[in-house]
Amino acid sequence: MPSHHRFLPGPDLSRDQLFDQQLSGLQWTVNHAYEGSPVYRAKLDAAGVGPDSITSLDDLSRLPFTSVEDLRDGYPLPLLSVPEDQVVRIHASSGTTGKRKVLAYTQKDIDDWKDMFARCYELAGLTTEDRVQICVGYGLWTAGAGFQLGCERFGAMALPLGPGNLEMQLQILVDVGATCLCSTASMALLMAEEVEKHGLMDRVKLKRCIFGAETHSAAMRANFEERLGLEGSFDITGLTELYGPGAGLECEAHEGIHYWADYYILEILDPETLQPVAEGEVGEMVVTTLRKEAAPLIRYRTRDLTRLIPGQCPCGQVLPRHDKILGRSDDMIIYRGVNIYPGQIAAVLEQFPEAGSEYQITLRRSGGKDSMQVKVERKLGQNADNDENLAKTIGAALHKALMARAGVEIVEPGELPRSFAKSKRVLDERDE
Ligand code: DLL
Repeated sequence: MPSHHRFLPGPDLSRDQLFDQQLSGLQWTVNHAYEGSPVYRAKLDAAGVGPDSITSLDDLSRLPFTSVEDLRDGYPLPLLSVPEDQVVRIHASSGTTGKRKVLAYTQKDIDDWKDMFARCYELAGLTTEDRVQICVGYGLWTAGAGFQLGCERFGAMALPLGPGNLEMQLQILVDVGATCLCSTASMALLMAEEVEKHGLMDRVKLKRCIFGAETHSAAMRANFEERLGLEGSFDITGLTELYGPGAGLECEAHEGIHYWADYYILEILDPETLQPVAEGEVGEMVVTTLRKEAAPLIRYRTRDLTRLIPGQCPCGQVLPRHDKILGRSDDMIIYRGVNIYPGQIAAVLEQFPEAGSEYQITLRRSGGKDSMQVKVERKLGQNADNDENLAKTIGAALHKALMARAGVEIVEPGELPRSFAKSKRVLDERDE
């Protein structure tokens, strides 16, 4: 890794300096939110804390939480903490129920986001010579705008294709010679399959892929890495509430995701007790921004689950790390009294080399009884004669791991729906 960074902090940043930045950022945020937003003022008053209450980072635990309900209540400009004429843009993501999450940005928010995102390209080892095919949605969604802003700030060449339109994707990939693909994990897989299908492997110059927006299994990642002949792929995190994509990125050591602790504080809390989990344990990501103007976040409950990775990263970067996002607490399926995360099912499937990376879970109810069906693609090149046997063994492994029975069906490679954006892995038909 180069010792001189343009966007990432250098090795001379000490932990103490980082904590100092966090404390002054936290003080600024509480003051700014208190002064600028009646909603925050009421929340802070109710919790008995004001702008002068923050004297150390430990005071974070005295602050009230913010959640998706606050975003819905404040629709369409929730948590707004600046006069409206300072808002230069909004973005939105589809909420799971009804109203969208709309978030506002000042020009400084956009500039900060741009700098954070430029770090991502730097950490992934790109140079200004790289050609970056951006295959995520533009528009209200943050993804396209974020990848684009960051790419231009970093100085690489942006190829702003957006998702979909596979014919054009392949044409630009080959003719312009993209070296970095930016997409969801699902879209990366789809591109890999298309490249293979059209026999374009020899003409593709891709070296890296920056992928995110949804959980992925190691098998899925290996699947597109191999097919595209990549040198490396890099998991990128982010959410609309926290600017958008670019909140953190895996480095070349691939031992977790560095997050920008000088832009936000990350707490990992037990979702039930809202107390910190033991170091290295899995809990909910709760974020507090340090510089965000239009819609600052104070202890915002993301519902995402991960753990902190203690210790120094072999890459030398001082910014701390968390593990990949393991899932969202709202993704949890309750099936016959057992709590199941889709990621647990993916983890079981990974033990079977005959199985591909793609799966889909369907839950049904009939006669008052729930049933679960898991469709699993056979791995390309494997013999279909083994399907019945494979289904049985996977069924037994799922039963053991989940303590619940599921029917397993092996389907053809490529049979399950492919997605340009986030894959839908669970079809819950029980309430219909
Ligand atoms: O998905 C922003 C994004 C776009 C990130 C492109 C990375 C790449 P939202 O639509 O607001 O924003 O969804 C945010 O997606 O809370 C996580 O549950 C999930 N998510 C995002 N990145 C990852 C990732 C964008 N790398 C929600 N791994 C978050 C797993 C992810 N889940």
